[in-house]
Amino acid sequence: MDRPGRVDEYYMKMALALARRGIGLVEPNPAVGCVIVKAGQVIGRGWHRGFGKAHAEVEALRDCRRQGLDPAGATMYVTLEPCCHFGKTGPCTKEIIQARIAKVVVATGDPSGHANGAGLEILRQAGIEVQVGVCQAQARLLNGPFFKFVQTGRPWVIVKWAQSIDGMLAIADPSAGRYLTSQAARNHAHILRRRTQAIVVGINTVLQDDPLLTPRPSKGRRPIRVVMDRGLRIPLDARILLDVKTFPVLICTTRPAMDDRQAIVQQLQQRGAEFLVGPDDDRNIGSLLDELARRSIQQVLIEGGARLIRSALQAGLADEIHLYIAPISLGNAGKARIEPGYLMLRNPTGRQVGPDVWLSGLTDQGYNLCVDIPKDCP
Ligand code: AOF
Ligand code: ZN
Repeated sequence: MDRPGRVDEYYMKMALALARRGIGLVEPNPAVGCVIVKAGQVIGRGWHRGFGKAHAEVEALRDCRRQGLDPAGATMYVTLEPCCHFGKTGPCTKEIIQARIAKVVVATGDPSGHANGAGLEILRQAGIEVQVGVCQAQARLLNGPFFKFVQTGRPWVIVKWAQSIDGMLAIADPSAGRYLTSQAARNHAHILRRRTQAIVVGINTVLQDDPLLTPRPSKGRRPIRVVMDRGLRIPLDARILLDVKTFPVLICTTRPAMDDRQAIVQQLQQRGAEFLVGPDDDRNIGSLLDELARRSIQQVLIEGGARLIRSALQAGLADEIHLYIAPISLGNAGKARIEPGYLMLRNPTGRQVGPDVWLSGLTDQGYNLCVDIPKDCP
């Protein structure tokens, strides 16, 4: 803690750790954290706790006051440019100015139309010292989906699978059990489902596993469930069709299948399922992503099976990868080998979950979107 830059990084890392607590609760908002420091003491901490809830800066100012401490003259560390608009909450810039904060250190700007430097400018105009760029790459890596969607209008694509040591997605004999990984690993994967606004599977996964594809517990999240079903083979008693009012269902199919199976289409529509008609080849994921972008969906989770995952990877659509590895090699007892081709995870993290290993990271594409930072930043 000798250089001033080191001190700034120290507090910004604290703010980033607070921001991380919002992952799975705030999307499609960014996860944001804030620390207020006065005379070398942390006097307030805050983070954005949920979509529609108070912003990190407001939480941190409240935290100061709860303790009877005055934030006037303090330095605020915040992981994203403070907002200056009226959204679901009021502008943070107004609260910061009113609290007479002396300096605001920001990790990264907010490229949204309603911000994009305007929040920083308002603070400067009010005589507050503003510094931008401390831990910028970390801050952008934390909210890759937010930055991608704001900057490109395209959803962030997460691909998740569970495999054996030898890369098999399933056990060949269904009577030997449906799952490769433990209940603990499967529970862990629900964090991902809560983060995303759309969960996508291929029809074979519906036919073989009959998944619900809901986040459990859902904590108020209601992702749309998407089935890639070019031949319209989805059975009317599939569990995915049970709770369509709460968790919508979109079936991606083709014109010939719609024409051939009109009675089924009608019954599915009566249940509340929606249809998207697209090309009858692997380009259908591309047209699905176009549709999801139109619906302002920021994060998409592709969950299986092997064929859909392979084509998403081969088409270069994935930004983020999560894989769960069960401690077993299946050999002839396995099926559906994943074969991801060349793939190096950037910014990887992993740990043991129950008996399984969880490994996650970004593809080159996802990583580059995040760390594309101007040269003069730390
Ligand atoms: C901040 N601090 O903690 C967050 C910010 O609808 P609202 O009012 O919640 O505003 C959401 C927008 O505000 C979001 O799109 C992003 O631009 C910014 N998020 N800003 O100053 C925060 N979460
Ligand atoms: Zn705000």
